[in-house]
Amino acid sequence: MTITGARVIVACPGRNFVTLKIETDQGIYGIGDATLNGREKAVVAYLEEHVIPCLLGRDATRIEDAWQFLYRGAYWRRGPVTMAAISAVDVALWDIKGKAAGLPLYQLLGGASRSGVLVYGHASGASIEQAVDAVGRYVAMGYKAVRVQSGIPGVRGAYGIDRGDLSYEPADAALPSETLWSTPAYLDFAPKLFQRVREVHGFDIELLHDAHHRLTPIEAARLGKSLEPFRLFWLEDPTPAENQEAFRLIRQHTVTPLAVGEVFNSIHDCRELIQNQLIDYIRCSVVHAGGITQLRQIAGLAALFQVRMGCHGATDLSPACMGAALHFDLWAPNFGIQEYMRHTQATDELFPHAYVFKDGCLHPGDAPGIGVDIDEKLAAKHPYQAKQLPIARLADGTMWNW
Ligand code: KDG
Ligand code: MG
Repeated sequence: MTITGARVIVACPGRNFVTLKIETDQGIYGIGDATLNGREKAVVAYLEEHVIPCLLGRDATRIEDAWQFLYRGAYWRRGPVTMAAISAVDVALWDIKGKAAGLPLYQLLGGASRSGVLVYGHASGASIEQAVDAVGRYVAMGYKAVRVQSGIPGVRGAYGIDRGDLSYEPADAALPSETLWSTPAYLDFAPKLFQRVREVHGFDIELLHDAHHRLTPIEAARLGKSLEPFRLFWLEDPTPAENQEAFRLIRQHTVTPLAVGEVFNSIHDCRELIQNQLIDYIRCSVVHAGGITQLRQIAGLAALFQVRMGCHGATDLSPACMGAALHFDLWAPNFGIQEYMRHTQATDELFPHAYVFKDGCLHPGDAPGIGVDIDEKLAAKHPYQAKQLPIARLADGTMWNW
């Protein structure tokens, strides 16, 4: 089966998505997500200028060889732009292979290890009471696990808070908007938030929290310790993970489980944290970590050290990424949980999909391939809009980690 065409589709149904579509001489096509939030055009250029010309005429069934060709062959390895482009090719080729075989992707990987994929939703509010109410709405929808974020007094634009009834979309302006951060205010506030959530909702629901790379190692240790009575499923990105040794310090002080990986793009980013058992969940996404082909290897490495998978699934990853992730999750023996920040109706319409939510779990469905398509006519009605992620500063103007 020969690749006869490949093109990049950029659409903005409220937020930008970059999708690669690969066509073959047998009339079968596949799609893959290539979205890199706030840096979308860089991946578009990488695909159009450097990758697509190499795909034309290749054998569409040789997924591993295509991956190695694009990774080794570029000479310049890794990095979010390169790896998002490789991921898109990889997933589109897995989609084609599944369609050609008449099988859903999870069957190609080895079949289902479970009946459904446990997901967590995003509850947030401007205040503790609003966040507590939001958790209640997720419980009412059937969720068994919920991430909780709240506005913090004295912090302008705290991370992860919905604006009105819009779902949380941080990339909100052509130039980065500015938020204000205060670690002392946050560290005093976070235990009060989780105490109240447990008082109202009890311990039958799993709770998660994202510190979004904002703490130093010793601050992260303090946070993990102060949240122990509230039994978090995980504390995510407590400190920036470039310095992986830092997690040893956090581990010495707290048994709150740790999750890291949404900004990783290579198995080499994960290796030290996993083999030193410094984390409990590895959160790489299909789109930013080299597609199904590399994510499988990450899962294999993690399984050796009892680290479980918890794929990133924010709404800046398209339904094409979510579909691929769900097949992976249904198979992965060491699956933990999948983030599921619901897409808007406009996005769901643009990407018709087979996955369904029931009883706190998603199932990828049994459509051949990844079970997600793109409506190109609709895509043409949603042209690209420049949008970047916000930045964070301290009160004295110092740049901080957003
Ligand atoms: O593009 C950045 C978002 O994907 C990120 O801020 C979301 O941290 C996030 C999460 O855990 O969903
Ligand atoms: Mg996160």
